[in-house]
Amino acid sequence: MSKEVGKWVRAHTNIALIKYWGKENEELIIPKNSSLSLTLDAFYTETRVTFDNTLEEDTLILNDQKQDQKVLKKVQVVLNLVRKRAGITANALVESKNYVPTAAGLASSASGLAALAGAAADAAGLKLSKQELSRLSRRGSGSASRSIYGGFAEWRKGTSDEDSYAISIDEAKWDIGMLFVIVEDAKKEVSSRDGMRKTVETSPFYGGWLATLDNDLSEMKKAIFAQDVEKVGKIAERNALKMHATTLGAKPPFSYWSPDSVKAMNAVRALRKKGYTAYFTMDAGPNVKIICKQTEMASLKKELLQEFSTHQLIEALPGPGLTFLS
Ligand code: 2P0
Repeated sequence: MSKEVGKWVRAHTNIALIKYWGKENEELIIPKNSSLSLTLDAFYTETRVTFDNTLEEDTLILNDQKQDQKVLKKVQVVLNLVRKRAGITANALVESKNYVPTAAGLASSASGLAALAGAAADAAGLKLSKQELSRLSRRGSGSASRSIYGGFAEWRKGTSDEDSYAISIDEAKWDIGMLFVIVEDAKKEVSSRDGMRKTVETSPFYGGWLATLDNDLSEMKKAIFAQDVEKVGKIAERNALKMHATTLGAKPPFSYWSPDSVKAMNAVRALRKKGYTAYFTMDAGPNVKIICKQTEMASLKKELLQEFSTHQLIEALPGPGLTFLS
């Protein structure tokens, strides 16, 4: 019998300021465009992997519940890559806990697959660099490649498995944060994987999205280096709106917005008129994330409590990269 128990590994989720939207290569998860994100402290996943040759099959326990084949599939992509590299044939037990405030509805493949990459490599005895961990987690889920790093990370699209990975841009040790507005979703969700595929294949707006990305990305990096939260917010908001516009051109059209998303976006615009530095971004779901100054977050939250309840508002500050626990 052989049993290799790895360390618990923690990864925080990230929110893209320049969105990843569309794949060049579906199998290898090479994106159509480079993206840039901020890793946050409020939401994270902890994972441990045990390779055990007495196990009959790979098993994933998430928040104490055994997961079905569908969820296991993404996980097995990463496990198989690690097994191949380390020469391991044993099946794996993957234990994972998502630390997401209740009712947040923020399932995170970014933190989940990043923690898994670290945990699987550790259990296999592989000593991987951050770059290699970023490439490995990318194969599970694209956005996970950025969660290897704390603060701001850029996933450079590259052209192949070897050169598509994220790098650290800035540790975000300055006055920037995100306030989450958690919104109920009445509609059936389109996963980001399906949503981006449908958009690439059918939306006439997709080309327009791609055409402006290099500019958004280089402007964003300048704004980050200048620690200019106003500019960061402005670029992120227009980038997110462009991404969401592509979904309206898809065949059939779809949208991730709910009435409450629009209400939150309008609230952000109104707060700007009042003098706050506040901009929004949205991902493949109805929640709205407000990019703001840490020093204004408490008063912004107070203002938003006039329209939203306290459990809908979650404060997040820049968070750390992949952490190996015990
Ligand atoms: C992002 N999203 O940059 C973008 C913006 C959603 C909207 O990355 O297919 O779960 O596993 O590579 O990483 C979500 O996509 O997709 C995502 P896959 P992933 O954060």
